[in-house]
Amino acid sequence: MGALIETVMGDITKVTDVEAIVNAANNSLLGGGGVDGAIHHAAGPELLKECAGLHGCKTGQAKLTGAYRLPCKYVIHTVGPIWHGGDSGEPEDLRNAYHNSLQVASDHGIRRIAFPSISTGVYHYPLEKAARIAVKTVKEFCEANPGQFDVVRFVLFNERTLKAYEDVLSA
Ligand code: AR6
Repeated sequence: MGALIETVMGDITKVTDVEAIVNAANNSLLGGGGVDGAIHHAAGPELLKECAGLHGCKTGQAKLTGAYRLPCKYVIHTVGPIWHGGDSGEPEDLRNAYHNSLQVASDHGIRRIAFPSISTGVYHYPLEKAARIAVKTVKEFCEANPGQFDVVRFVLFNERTLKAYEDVLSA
């Protein structure tokens, strides 16, 4: 059976029925604002300790940690691109962030995973463009790896973000 790709509005730190949530982190992996700040706050200080041992993460790469006080089992930290106008490799970097997060999840046998809208907050990637890449990359990965995932969920923080992803998924 194919993976269910779904959208929901909400706070990703509150998701209880997935094994892994993805964090939109920065290259240091040492915390920040936005969803990164919320994940570290909810997970507790042990998460930062584990992240400190990972020696950062390149843009487009992904690294897995435990989830500590979060209700899931793992956090997959990835780093999306900062938007500089679109001619600096941003689309490829964003695609890699989704693809490599799914690859790390798949390597750990994870079947249920939730993503935030990577790069569309502090990193200012235009929302509609980012949503198209996010959905396309997830669909392609699931098609290339049939049976790997049961659920890939986009957990979107506000109405505008939810609508952008819904529009792409229903197109
Ligand atoms: N649950 C789901 N989505 C959220 C949550 C949450 N709890 N909180 C925010 N969002 P951003 P970026 C949404 O800025 O653009 C950090 O400082 C938010 O509304 O978190 O990849 C890192 O350390 C937006 O739709 O991530 C980096 O320095 C989306 O998550 C930098 O921000 C992404 O916004 C990364 O920037």
